[in-house]
Formats: sequence, structure tokens, C-alpha cells
Amino acid sequence: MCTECGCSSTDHSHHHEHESRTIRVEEDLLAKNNRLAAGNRQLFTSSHLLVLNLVSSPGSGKTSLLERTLADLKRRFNFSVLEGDQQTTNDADRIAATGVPVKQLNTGAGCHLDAHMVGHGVESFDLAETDILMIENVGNLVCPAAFDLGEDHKVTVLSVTEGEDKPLKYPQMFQACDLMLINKIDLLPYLNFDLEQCKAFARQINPRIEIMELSCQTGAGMQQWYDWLMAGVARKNPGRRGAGRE
Ligand SMILES: Nc1nc2c(ncn2[C@@H]2O[C@H](COP(=O)(O)OP(=O)(O)OP(=O)(O)O)[C@@H](O)[C@H]2O)c(=O)[nH]1
Ligand SMILES: [Mg+2]
Repeated sequence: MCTECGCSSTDHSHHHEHESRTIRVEEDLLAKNNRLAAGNRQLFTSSHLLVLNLVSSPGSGKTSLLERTLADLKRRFNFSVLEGDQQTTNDADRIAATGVPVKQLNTGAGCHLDAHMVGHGVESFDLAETDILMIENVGNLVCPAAFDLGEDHKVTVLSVTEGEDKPLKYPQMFQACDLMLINKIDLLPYLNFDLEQCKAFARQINPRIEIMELSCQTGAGMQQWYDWLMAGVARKNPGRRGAGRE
């Protein structure tokens, strides 16, 4: 019996027909997404925006990172934030409390943001007046890796409670990222997390990945991340005077 459609065919080529159709649909979906992402990228580039796509497993600290970053840098840079979650406006509410423009995108049954959602998501923002667009993706170390949103960089947040082997187990995500932030280092004294091993695994998967260690709770290591953001803004918007508005 064919497990794909339940018919009684025992013909091998029948099964392959289904297989190739599945692959074609996936290719179409990604091709369409790539097209829309290219449109987003054009818009972002013409607005001299630095755009980051924050990707990680649930609970690694993406929203905490944003909260602390916005509190520390919002007088220096204009931010806009897109929040991706399957359900709730919890994260958008947390960002709204900082006073930064934010829009929640709920994906329902979906496991990732796509370029179409992001293209519409930014419609309410004044992009010409924005320096940094932060996109917090749905907590998921798998699917968001495949979907270009038009960002400059995917940035992954890996917390020390997740285990140092994650780059090996979810290689596509770590290959897709330019920067890995190892978060919750305040918890290291209580764990058997091997920091050096984790970094070695990440570099084995992606030799050009940049790695920073920090704690969104204590603020340790945040300055390095802020310097990286400032350099990114300067690259995207060389005409911008100084590093900020102060
Ligand atoms: N100890 C410690 N806890 C942290 C740190 N950063 C975040 N947390 C905690 O980790 C939990 C999850 O943080 P969030 O910022 O909500 O994580 P998230 O990645 O946005 O989660 P999702 O959006 O659900 O994927 C919260 O209880 C935070 O307080 C940190 O540096 N140290
Ligand atoms: Mg979050």
C-alpha cells in the first residue's frame, strides 16, 4: 500500500512520484520566500537599516536580550521590533514596556516567520527613521534556519542550560548564523556546561561564526554585543554622524 495517499499501489515509481512532488512543493515555497525576502532586503537597504533575525530554541533569552539592549541603547539608536510567536502578545507587551515600536506576529500552527509576514509586519514602522530592526523569530532551532527574511544577519542565542552539543545537533541553524550569543553565563557555576567545547562545536559547524558570552540578567558581556551593533549600523548607514544620536 502507498503510505502517501493510502491507495493499494505497490508500484515503486508511484511512490517516487509522491516523493518528487513533496520536494517540488518545498522548493516552490522556498523560492517564493526567497523572492519576497529579496524585496524586503531592497527596502531595508534603501532605508539604511541594520536588520537582525534572532533565532534560538524557546526560552534561551531572545526577549530578555532585546529588553536589556533597548533599555541601554534606545537613546542612541531608533529601534523597531517584530515579535514572532505561535500565540500570545506576551513578548510584544514586554517590548512595548520599553517604549520602542513593536508589532507581534502570531504564526498559529506555523513554526517560523517568513518573508511575507515580515514584509507586512514592517508596514506600520517609520523605516526611514529606524536604525535597527530586530526580528525575534519563533523559538525553534530548526525551521527558521531555512527562511530568509531579508535580514543582514541571523543571530542565535544559545543559553548554557541547553547543553554544549546543540551546534552539532542543529547544524543548519548554526551554519546560517553570523553570530552566536552564549547567554545565561551567570548560571555557569551551577552547571556542567563546557563553554570551550560549545564554542569548538559551533566553529566546527561554521568556522566564520562570531561568538560572544553574556548574561542578560547581570549585564556581563553586553558591551561587546553593543559594539557589534554599533559597527553594524555604521556599515549600513555610513552617512550617519557618529555612533548615535547623543
Ligand atoms: N539566569 C538567567 N536567566 C535568564 C537570562 N536571560 C534570560 N533569562 C530567563 O530565561 C527565561 C526565558 O527568557 P526569554 O527572554 O523569555 O526567552 P525567549 O528566547 O524570548 O523565549 P521564547 O520567545 O519563548 O522563545 C526567562 O525566565 C528569563 O528571565 C540570563 O542571562 N540569566
Ligand atoms: Mg521571546
